[in-house]
Amino acid sequence: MAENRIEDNREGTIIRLQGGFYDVMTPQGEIRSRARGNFRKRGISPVVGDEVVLHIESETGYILEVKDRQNFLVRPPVANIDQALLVVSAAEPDFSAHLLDRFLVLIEAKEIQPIIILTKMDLLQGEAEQHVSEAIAAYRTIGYQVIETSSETLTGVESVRPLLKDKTSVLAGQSGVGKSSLLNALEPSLALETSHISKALGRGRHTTRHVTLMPLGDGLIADTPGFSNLDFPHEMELEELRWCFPEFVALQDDCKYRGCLHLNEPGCAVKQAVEAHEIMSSRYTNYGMFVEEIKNRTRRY
Ligand SMILES: Nc1nc2c(ncn2[C@@H]2O[C@H](COP(=O)(O)OP(=O)(O)OP(=O)(O)O)[C@@H](O)[C@H]2O)c(=O)[nH]1
Ligand SMILES: [Mg+2]
Ligand SMILES: [Zn+2]
Repeated sequence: MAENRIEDNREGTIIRLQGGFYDVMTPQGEIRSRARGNFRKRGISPVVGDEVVLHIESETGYILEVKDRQNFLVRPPVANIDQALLVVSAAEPDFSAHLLDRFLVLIEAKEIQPIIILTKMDLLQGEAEQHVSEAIAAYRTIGYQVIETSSETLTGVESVRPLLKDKTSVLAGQSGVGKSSLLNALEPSLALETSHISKALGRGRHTTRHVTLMPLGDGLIADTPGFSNLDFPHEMELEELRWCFPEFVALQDDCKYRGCLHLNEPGCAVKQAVEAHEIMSSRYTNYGMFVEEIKNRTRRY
């Protein structure tokens, strides 16, 4: 009897939430599962990426246990991520250093490895071309890996595949930047739904509606719905923000004051570097905007 029970318990990874079910990938295949009744009471809400223990009864799994998470993103809701592929388009929608910095802060705060993926390079033309290539160079100088791709011409797409090996990755980015298109370009059999962004903002704008974890390039990757309204950096303390800009961190020991927030303090090495054009002015401006947002949010409570 006891032996039977051991055979019926399996470990796996939640890859999809659908109609109240959790699809769990196990070494023996996918199992449609339900959460055990008392999870909600215990304040546990299983998400994609969670490692779980299942009890299997007539082909339905029952999640008995959610293992401790290595990390967890609230938006998109996904757990146990090794790296985030931050997807920003070179055009349509226009390249936005502001959005990119928001994503970077969010990911840096969780101590998840970010990789920047530029999409729609085929659409880049005119003045935007120089602006985007300067930005790419500047982010590389900070130390970020930046990959330039086009799912249309397939340029650069193959350089994404080796990055996925043995890792769990999440794609994150604004709606319509081409996250699902990139996955389709890497693996046409995925046949993920993609579509033009509608001009009307608001509801019904997201083509991908659920987080789904898929095997790709000898790893797992989560496609996610795009962000449309941006309310992060949420839950972040002001003190924490300055650690999310690696090029500021590299200089902060040279600031006159320990714990310098690089705002109005005298003898600030970060401000000096901005003035000397050694730090991107847009990064510093965005930092200042995030500082204000955090202050305003703190004031509200
Ligand atoms: N020209 C060009 N168009 C692209 C490229 N990548 C994606 N697109 C187009 O951009 C539109 C949006 O692409 P999606 O892949 O649906 O975007 P997404 O990021 O998955 O959007 P959500 O699922 O809503 O978050 C589609 O019309 C794609 O055909 C590209 O590299 N070049
Ligand atoms: Mg999509
Ligand atoms: Zn400073």
